[in-house]
Amino acid sequence: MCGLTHTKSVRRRSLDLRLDTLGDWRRTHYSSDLSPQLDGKESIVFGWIASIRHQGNITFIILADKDGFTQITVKRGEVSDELYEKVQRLTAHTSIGVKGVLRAISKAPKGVEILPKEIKILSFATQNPPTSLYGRRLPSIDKRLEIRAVDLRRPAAQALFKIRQEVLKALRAYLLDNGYHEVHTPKIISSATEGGAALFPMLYYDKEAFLTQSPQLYKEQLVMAFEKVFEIGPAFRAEQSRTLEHLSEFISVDIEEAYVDYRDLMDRLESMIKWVVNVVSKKCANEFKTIGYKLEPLQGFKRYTYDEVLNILAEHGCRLEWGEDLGSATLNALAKHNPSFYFIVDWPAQSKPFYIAPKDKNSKISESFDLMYGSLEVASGGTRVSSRKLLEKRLKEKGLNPKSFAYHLKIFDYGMPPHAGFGLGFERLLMALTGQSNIREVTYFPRDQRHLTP
Ligand code: AMO
Repeated sequence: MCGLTHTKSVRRRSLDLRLDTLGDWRRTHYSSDLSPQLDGKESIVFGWIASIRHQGNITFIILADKDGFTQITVKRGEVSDELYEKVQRLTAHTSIGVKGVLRAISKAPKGVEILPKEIKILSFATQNPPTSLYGRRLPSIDKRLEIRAVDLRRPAAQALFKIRQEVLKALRAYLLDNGYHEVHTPKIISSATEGGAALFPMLYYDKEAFLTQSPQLYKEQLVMAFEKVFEIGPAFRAEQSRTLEHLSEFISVDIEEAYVDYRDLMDRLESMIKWVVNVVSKKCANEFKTIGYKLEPLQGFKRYTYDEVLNILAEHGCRLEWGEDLGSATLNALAKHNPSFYFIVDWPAQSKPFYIAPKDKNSKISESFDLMYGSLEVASGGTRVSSRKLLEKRLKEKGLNPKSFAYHLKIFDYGMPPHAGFGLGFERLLMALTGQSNIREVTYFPRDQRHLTP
């Protein structure tokens, strides 16, 4: 049946259907609470219809809730004629409540089905989504984003976002357990930290302001009082390039710590990711099965200096001038050399932001690192400049006006300790851990040049 005809007939069916209200019905079980041991118990469940199948005088409804699926079995003759009629008009995605009796049955999900006594139709789905819940061939991400909230009902999407939630929980738990203090810094700022080109300007009362590109300067300031801080929050970049790895708004996992340098922070980042992989691969075994991806335990992360990378690239036939950034062709060559996690360390100072410390006073090399996963940059960080004089010099070298950073520079006069930190792109980490090649797949409502809605 073509989509349009289907939608028309569904509309017709819905016209004379009276919607019920929630009233005093309250859920007794989620699908995850059900088991054959509950045989004979009364139950009220809610959810949306994942599928409905009519077989002779029996209708099977698979009801989805946040945790999984429940089978509702409606037999003509065992339910009232009125209820049987009502069920015949139900459509996929319709939201219902079911009151009935649980019956153990080995073939149903969780080994139990519900024999309904009453069904409430709470919201009738008049539209047939272009995405099949179980289909292998998916419409393009752009098409699916048009009704993202519905697209997220697909079991594979549910699994991906359950993994997202568990990765987030594991990151936070790891950092709290290791003595980091969670902070929140302003998202409306007065001056750029990560290069002027990628800023979103906005009007802040009568002044020009910007959406923050990263919590960089604030997290540095906060180590004065808290020593070890982290923040998990949004960062905004007016990215000019449309790629599979860039969003205009992403979640950044930021860490900053006093009395350490970039080597300690690389150890920290490596240990954090290994711990997260360990936790999540156990907790989300079913979800990884659903998305068809195997998360392998990680080996030690190799550390290549920028100079070593140039040599590796030369072996692969890519010649770069010292100081040049690594473009996508060179990153693809690197991914062939190492498809897993590895660090690139000791970048040319000229390619890193003003707050990254040079290796020594006049060095062209900086104490910096990028964490890569194949060709994907997952995190970057380094030892920070902790002297006000040097920071002013670095600002000028980068063509920035120290006056715009006066609020930041003055803090350095009060004994700023040596410190280091990193920022990790949360969605990029998820891409690496779930084998997704498009960052939009692991983002609820992606923002990019073409998507300001939904
Ligand atoms: P950087 O600009 O390298 O460093 O950003 C840190 C990490 O954030 C992720 N990322 C992005 N993810 C999705 N879409 C984007 N447009 C995007 N831009 C960046 C990447 C990247 O490695 N303040 C420093 C970090 C630090 O030194 O602490 C910073 O922001 O995974």
